[in-house]
Amino acid sequence: MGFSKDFIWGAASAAYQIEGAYKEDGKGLNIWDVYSRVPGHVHYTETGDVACDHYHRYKEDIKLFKELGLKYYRFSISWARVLPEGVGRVNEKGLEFYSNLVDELLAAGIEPLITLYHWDLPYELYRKGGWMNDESPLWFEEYTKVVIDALSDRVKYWMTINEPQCIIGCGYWGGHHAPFLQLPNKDLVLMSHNILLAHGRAVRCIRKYAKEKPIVGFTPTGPVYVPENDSKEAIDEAREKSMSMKNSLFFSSTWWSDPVFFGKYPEEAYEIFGEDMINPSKEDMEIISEPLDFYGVNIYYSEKIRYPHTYATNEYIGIPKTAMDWVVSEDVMYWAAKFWYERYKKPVFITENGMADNDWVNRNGKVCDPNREDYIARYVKRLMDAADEGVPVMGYMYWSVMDNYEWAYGYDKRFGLIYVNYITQERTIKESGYWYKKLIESNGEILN
Ligand code: GBH
Repeated sequence: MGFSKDFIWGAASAAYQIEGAYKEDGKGLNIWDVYSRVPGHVHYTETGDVACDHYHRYKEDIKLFKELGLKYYRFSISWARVLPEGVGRVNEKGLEFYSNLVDELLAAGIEPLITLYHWDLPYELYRKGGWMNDESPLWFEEYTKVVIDALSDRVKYWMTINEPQCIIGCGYWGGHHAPFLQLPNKDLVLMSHNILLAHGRAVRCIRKYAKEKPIVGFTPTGPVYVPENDSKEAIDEAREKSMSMKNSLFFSSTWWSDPVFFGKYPEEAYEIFGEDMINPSKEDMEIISEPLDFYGVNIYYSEKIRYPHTYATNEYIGIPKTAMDWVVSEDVMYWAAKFWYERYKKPVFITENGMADNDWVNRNGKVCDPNREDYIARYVKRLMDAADEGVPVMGYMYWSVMDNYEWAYGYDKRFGLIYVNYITQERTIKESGYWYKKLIESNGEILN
């Protein structure tokens, strides 16, 4: 059986991680521009000021994407490039960049998928309280409308918000992403609700104004537990843990996805947050649960062995890990596809999956990265197993199309199919990239 003929094969990126040109052509600043500069926040205090200089090199980059055989390419839009103050004045030059990017992709036979928000909140909105401000869903709606008016004649696939788990969990709870804060649950609950409202308002706006019939989703993440064995008890336990908020609170899947797909917060949230929990209006929950076309999800590792050292046994010693220290645990693809389809009943779209390695250009001029090929093969094969068992799997996006700014890790981690030399900005397609092309061409069949 395998994947359907129209399976969405591609690779992904995000604006702040690749574009650079952080204050060019009228772009406003965002929270990463401002707060990555504070010593202690990011590895070697690196910033995305230049990153992959994709803003200037997008044409050259798209040629490489074509060489990779990508059919689709997922990228995000920098809100502050389009609206320097976040609302109000539109920066035509910024919009023009994305319009040219879309044209260039289409000319290369690559279909664009757009993420509206991949963590780079405009600084001027942050000054007004950012997601704490109850106007923030309206700001996001205004921004969405500007983008939709400009690009929806050529773009069909829309994703509102990338990993809301990480916006709150990493940015305002753990404090290791911009704006590097650690706030109390009371604030985090309010901000979560505004982010969800922003998502819902954006979905409505896209459906109302898109010129081409849009296909709309968002791209959460969240811990997925893999059963210890094949027994029904083990599967039930893994499902229950994956659906629970207890261990992961703002990182959990259900905190974000239940409101979106069921129109209500998980019951657990009321127990866990107590008086910090809100009592949302029916109208709010209707906005949040505007119907979506797919369940997008970013998947990197399974929870079962996420903290291997906490295991009673020594089974963790020497297990395969990526350069992020994330355990290679491909079964998560199968179980995530199963569990999310079972719960939310939408086609599952893997909007990110990939690995960082310590790649370099070898003496022969190639970037030989057999581990990445093996990683992709393992994960995609398990995704195919789920498809074979009847789970509608819509697509797979490798993260990332090219090495880039890995947030708090700066340029230290390389996830790309394309190697980037950050000093010369020279690009080299990695061996895994050439192999990925074959995987796409065969629609995954080379794995059988
Ligand atoms: C993605 O998220 C990002 O979208 C991307 O920008 C980034 O470069 C890439 O991955 C590689 O890091 O939900 O409890 O399982 C970052 C990866 C994975 C970090 C899930 C937060 C949450 C832990 N995220 N993780 S949990």
